[in-house]
Amino acid sequence: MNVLFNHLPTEELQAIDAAHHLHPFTKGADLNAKGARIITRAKGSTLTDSEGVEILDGMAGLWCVNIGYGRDELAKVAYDQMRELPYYNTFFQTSHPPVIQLGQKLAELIPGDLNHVFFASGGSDANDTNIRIARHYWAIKGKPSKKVIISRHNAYHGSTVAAASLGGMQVMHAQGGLPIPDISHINQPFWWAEGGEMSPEEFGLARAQELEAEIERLGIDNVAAFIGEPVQGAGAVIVPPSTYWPEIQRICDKYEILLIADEVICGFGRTGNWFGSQTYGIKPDIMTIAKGLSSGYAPIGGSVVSDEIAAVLDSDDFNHGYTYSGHPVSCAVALENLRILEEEGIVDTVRDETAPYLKAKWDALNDHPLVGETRISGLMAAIQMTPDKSARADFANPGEAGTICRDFCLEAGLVMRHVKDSMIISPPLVITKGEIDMLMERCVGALDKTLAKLKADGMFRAG
Ligand code: PXG
Repeated sequence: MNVLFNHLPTEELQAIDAAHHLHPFTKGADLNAKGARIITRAKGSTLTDSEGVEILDGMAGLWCVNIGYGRDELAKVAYDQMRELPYYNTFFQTSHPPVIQLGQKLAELIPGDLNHVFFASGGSDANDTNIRIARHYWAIKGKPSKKVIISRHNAYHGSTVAAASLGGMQVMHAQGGLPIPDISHINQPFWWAEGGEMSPEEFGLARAQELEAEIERLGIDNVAAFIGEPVQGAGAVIVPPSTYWPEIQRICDKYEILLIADEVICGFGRTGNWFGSQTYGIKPDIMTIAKGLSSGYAPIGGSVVSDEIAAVLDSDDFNHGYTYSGHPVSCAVALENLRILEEEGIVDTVRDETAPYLKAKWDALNDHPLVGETRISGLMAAIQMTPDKSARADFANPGEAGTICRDFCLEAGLVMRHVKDSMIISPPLVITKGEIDMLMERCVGALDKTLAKLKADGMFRAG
C-alpha cells in the first residue's frame, strides 16, 4: 500500500501538522494546541477520519464535491491524461485536446452566448482575470476610465489581493492593506439581518436600487462592471428576495455595464439548475466558474465571457495568464465530471427530488425555538439562529452559538459549517434521501443541545 494511505498515528500527524502546516482562515496557535482533525478517506457523502470515525459531509468539502467522493472514473481519467500529456501550456500559440474539448463543453452547457473560456486554477484567480478582462475590454473600446467594479458587502470572491478586495469581507480587508483601488461595495440583500420593517420584496428592490445610486455617484464613465454571487455562499447562504436580481439586471442593462455572475458555488447544479443564473433569471456577460466544475478532484477555474467580449479582447494582446491555465489533467477530470453530472441526471435529481425533499424538512425547522429563519436554494441552505425570534435579534457575542452548534454537529457525525450564528449546509449533490434523513436527525439533535446549553448559560432570551 502507498505510504500515504498507511499513515502515522493521529497524534503524530497532528504534531507534524502543527509544526509545518499553516492553515487557511485559522488562528494557528489555537488549532495547534488542540490538533487538526485528520481526514483520511471518503466515499459518496461520507468522510472517514484517522481514528476510523465516519462523518456525513454536509459541506461537500468546501462547497465543491458535487458528484461525491470516490468516483474511480475521475481517477482513471487523471491517470490516463498524466501518461499521455501531463502538462503543456497554452501560452505560445499551442493548445491540447482536453482544454479544447472542455471549452466546447462549457459553451454548450452555459446559457446565452457565453462561449469563450479563460482558464484559471480556481475561483480567486478567475475573479482576478475578470477584473482585468472588464477593464481591458473598456480600454479597448476607447473608455479607459471605466474601471470601477461594484460589488457587495459580505460578498466572497476569493482570497488573492484583488479577489479579496472585490469581496466584501471586513475581516479580510482588515489585513494586508486591502482593498485595491477602484472597487466599491453596496449593501447586500440580507433581509433577516438588515431588512428592518420592509417586506422582503420591498427590501430586495431597495438593495438592488443601491446599484443605480452607486453608478450615479461614481459617474457612468467610471464604472466597468457589477459582480455578484446569485446566492451568497460564504456570506451565510443569503438567498435574495425575488425582486432583487430582476432589478439588478435592469440597472446593468440600462447603464450598459458588464454583469459578472460569480457561479463558483452556485454553478454545476447547486441551486437545482446547472447555473444559479438560470435559477434567478440572470443574463451575465461574464461568469466565474470553479469548484463543482471538477467536483474538487483537480484544481480548475475559469472566466467565461460572451461572444461580444471575446471579439473585443481578441482584437488586442491580453497580457495575462497562469502556468496552469487549462491544465490538461484538470481539464480531463472536469470533462469526466461533467459527463457524469449529465449522464447520471444528477442536476435533474437535485431539482426534482432531493432539493424538494430537503426543503420540506428544512422549512419545518422554523418551528424550533432557536431558529429565526431558514434559507434554501437547491442543495445549499442555512439556519439562522436567534436568541429572540420575534425581534430578529442577534446573540450578544456573534459566532458563539454557531461554534457551539457546529461542535455538537461534529460530535453527532455531521459536518455543518457556521457563519457567525447561521448554520450552513451544501452537501454533495448525490446525497440520498436516506442520508438527508440522517443529516436532519443529527442537525435537530445539535440544535436541541445548543438550545439547552444557551439556556443554561443565560444566552437565550425568549421561549
Ligand atoms: N467565488 C466564490 C463565490 C467562492 O465561494 C471563490 C470565488 C474563490 O475560489 P477559490 O477556488 O479560489 O477558493 C469562492 C470560494 C467558506 C469558503 O468558508 C468559501 C470559499 C472558499 C473558502 C472557504 O465558505 N469559496
